[in-house]
Amino acid sequence: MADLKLILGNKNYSSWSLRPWIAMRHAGIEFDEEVVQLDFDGDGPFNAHLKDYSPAGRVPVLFHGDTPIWESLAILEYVAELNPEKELWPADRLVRAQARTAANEMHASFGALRSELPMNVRREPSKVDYSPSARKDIDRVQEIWNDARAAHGDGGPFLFGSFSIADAMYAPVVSRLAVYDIALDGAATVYMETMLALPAYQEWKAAAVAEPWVIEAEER
Ligand SMILES: N[C@@H](CCC(=O)N[C@@H](CS)C(=O)NCC(=O)O)C(=O)O
Repeated sequence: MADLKLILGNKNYSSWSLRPWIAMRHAGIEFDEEVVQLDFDGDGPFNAHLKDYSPAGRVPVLFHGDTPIWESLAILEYVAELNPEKELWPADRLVRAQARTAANEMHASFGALRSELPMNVRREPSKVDYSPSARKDIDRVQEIWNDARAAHGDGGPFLFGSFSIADAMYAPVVSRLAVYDIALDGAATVYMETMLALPAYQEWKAAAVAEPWVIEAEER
């Protein structure tokens, strides 16, 4: 039994849960996991018992022994510190700062994209309408990806060369753009293909497909 345990929401819908999970699985970090079913109360996903798992009443939460660490980015920072040999942040300080900037921008932004195009991993790809604000978010994400790939493409197929926490943070956006059939330009398209083909993403998707729960309000 691993002494790390990740508490997750429904794999089909819980975009914040995917972030630490994909980084830890891709890096080969051992952990136990438990999926807590999110429901829907009219305003957003909820589960009356989430407080039993998470001090913030939200998922994901990582338990190291009895100690909870919540907020996806804080979890990712913690597992990077615990496993420095996995190089979940780029080794070069300036590149690391850029990767952190991209990861933080994801954590703090893109509200229209997130609310109008909810993550729905198992959805059959098809187009939907979305607002100019969501389009602006998509354009900015595309710019971040294309700029990172142009600067760091020689080092590997991910945003900053090797897989980093920045890739984990954008994994749910890759999934959204794929299932709502939103085409991007340039290197961003190739980057999406790389992320969608990752064994860790495929494993998450298979689990999402197998889940029995449907949250109607998250289906578009
Ligand atoms: N800022 C948090 C967001 C976590 C979050 O909103 N999680 C959603 C599921 S993806 C949740 O737990 N929702 C339950 C609720 O709001 O009641 C993070 O980065 O971990």
